[in-house]
Amino acid sequence: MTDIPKSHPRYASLVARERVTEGVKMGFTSSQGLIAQGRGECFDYLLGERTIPSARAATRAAAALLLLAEHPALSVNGNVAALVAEEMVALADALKIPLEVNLFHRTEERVKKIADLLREKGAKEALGEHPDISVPGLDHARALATRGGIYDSDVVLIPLEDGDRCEALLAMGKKVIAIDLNPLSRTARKATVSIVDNILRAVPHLTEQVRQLSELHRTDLEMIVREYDNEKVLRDAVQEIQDHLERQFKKDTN
Ligand code: PTJ
Repeated sequence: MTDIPKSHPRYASLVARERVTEGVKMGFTSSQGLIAQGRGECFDYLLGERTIPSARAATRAAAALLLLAEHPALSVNGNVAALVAEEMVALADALKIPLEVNLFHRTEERVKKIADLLREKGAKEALGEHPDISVPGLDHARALATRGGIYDSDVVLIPLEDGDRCEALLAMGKKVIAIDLNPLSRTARKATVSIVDNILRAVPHLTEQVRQLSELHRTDLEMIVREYDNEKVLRDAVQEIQDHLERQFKKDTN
């Protein structure tokens, strides 16, 4: 990997770029994943590369949903594996559930590499290598699912996902949690809870919230979910972008 000095003002962003590139070289991230990362970087830049307050509220609601679920599930693709494999394992551990590999650009080799990586990072169970059923309404390899995993879940986390799969999972009656830096994406607009934050920050925050909220009673968790407003969260994210750009512009012209 390129040696990036910690003093570089965009250190975190450059390290993320290196990790996705490394994922492609190792064969678990798709080459299209580089483009997705570029798109994410752009939105992160517009948001000021920080966790905005509405993303914290979404993360709290997501944790409450996962804790209330009978069968929560966590989906992992090539970008997620490159950026937060260890952190996803920690989240799965906190919830005591397996992870499931699900790919848009599916090859059996990539699925195996990602499942192996997750196991190497300590995952007790990584599903996805032996799909036995399909999510209805998706005429594509990303429809492949596993009984006992995403297919039977009532709440599913789908980080960096496309809109079709989000809609198909919702149509099955599931509650869907998205992590997507683009507040205007179809996924973010359709999901039950959309965390508009970089996955690098979002997953550790989510695990922290799961641990904290696990002390609460169901009625308190239900209230967090009831009071959550996804449209407001997305509007806030767009406003944060506008405000951040305004501040930048003023700083540059002063
Ligand atoms: O590994 P595969 O084959 O399943 O493919 C995975 C990718 C990500 C390539 C595939 O799902 C894809 O093409 O995704 P999209 O449609 O480009 O959507 C990715 C979304 O994630 C976009 O809205 C990006 O803004 C967002 N995104 C990208 N990087 C990050 C991100 N959101 C949060 N954190 C990031 N680091």
